[in-house]
Amino acid sequence: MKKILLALIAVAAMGNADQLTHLKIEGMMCPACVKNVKGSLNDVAGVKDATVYLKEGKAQVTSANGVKAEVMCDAVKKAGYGCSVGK
Ligand SMILES: [Cu+2]
Repeated sequence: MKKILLALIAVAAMGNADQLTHLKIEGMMCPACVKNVKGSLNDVAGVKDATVYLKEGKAQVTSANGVKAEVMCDAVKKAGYGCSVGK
């Protein structure tokens, strides 16, 4: 519930425009890893969708405008994977 509320506040504060963020993910070995990374990205307030590419080791995140890539990366790192901002 708290998470949903935070997400709503984040979205309201940042307007309607979506932004696309590219992240480099390290340490994914199998589809379960993809699921973990995807889940952790989706838990970030303001994130609407995340597409994770196992072989390429990257993620594309659609979020409300203004969600920081660093915050997304922190969530990925918390899940146990390496993350850096960029393609
Ligand atoms: Cu795995």
